[in-house]
Amino acid sequence: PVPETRVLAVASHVVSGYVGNKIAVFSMQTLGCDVAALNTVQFSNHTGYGQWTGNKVSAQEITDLYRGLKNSYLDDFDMMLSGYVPGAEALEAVGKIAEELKERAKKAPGSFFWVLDPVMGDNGNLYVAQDVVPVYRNLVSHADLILPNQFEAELLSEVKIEDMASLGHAIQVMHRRYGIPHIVITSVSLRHPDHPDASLSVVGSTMTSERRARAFKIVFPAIDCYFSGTGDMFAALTVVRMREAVWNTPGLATAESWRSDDSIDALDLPLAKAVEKVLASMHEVLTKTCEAMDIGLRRRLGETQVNGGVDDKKMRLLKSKAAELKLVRHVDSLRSPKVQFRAVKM
Ligand code: PLP
Ligand code: PXL
Repeated sequence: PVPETRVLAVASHVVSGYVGNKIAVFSMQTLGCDVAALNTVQFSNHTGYGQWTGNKVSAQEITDLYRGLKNSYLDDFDMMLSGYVPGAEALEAVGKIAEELKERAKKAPGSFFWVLDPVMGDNGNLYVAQDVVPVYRNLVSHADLILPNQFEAELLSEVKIEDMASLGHAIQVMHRRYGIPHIVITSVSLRHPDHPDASLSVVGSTMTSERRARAFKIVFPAIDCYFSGTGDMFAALTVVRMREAVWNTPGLATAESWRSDDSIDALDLPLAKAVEKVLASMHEVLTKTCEAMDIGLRRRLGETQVNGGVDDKKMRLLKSKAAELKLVRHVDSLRSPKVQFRAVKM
């Protein structure tokens, strides 16, 4: 089990549904972490519905909340997870919190670990303001682990990712440029001779002391359903599994002490062990969500037929609701997934 872990989770809050901190808090608590949630927005529902109400939290409010924690000696975090932060100023405020926690941890190397999900966009679309991108470029060098998707990895590395070779190059560039110790590129969809068509891969790397990449890849079957919040779930589970993996590796008591252990093979990295576990949980929850989706949607459509049918807009809203991750009914999959995935060499 995970050792005592106190996590600061900075991401969005939705009143209904599962994205951002609604996923992160539940997942990390289920796995035994003490989680403090600092919400960057409070929306009625996620933006995939096409309509929502609520507000973004300002940079000043974020700073104030953290000051409140400090004043009450509640800032003793072992880890921090940061996700969706919609504006550059708010992101800078989040960065200051992380830098302060890192700075204090310098007295005890490895005592604080920042997992940064550089949420900027997907599939070529930016869904944060343009001026958020340079802020992330500045922050990445302070993080311990980043979780960009393929598009975000391109933005950070400025390398166009077209095949496994350019992907490897992008990873190497990020280790070199930012000194970022751990990288996981989530959901890589590249054609490759030994990948079946309907598969995705996750590629991870922990750098050596000379900032050389040590990359592994985990291929998993794509599930033919639309989801939201998968990135957030991946990030939250990675926080816990990374803590666990580091703790369970003999001789590696802290996150920092082993990262320069150049003798560790890519496939034996704590990061590889962590991601294998994360993907197992993801696969089970997504499979179960996809199975329940049609049933949920049909039931709602049945009800609405009685009340006068559905137009396109209502259909989109009903589909979005049916696609919410079925997290709380599947805690067994979070805690002890049965399926297994294995990392292979890149
Ligand atoms: N779509 C929108 C509109 C978002 O705000 C976010 C933010 O978290 C995402 C998708 C998901 O990002 P990812 O899953 O790549 O972390
Ligand atoms: O990562 C998913 C997510 C997080 N936060 C908010 C969102 C979404 C996806 O749509 O709208 C506010």
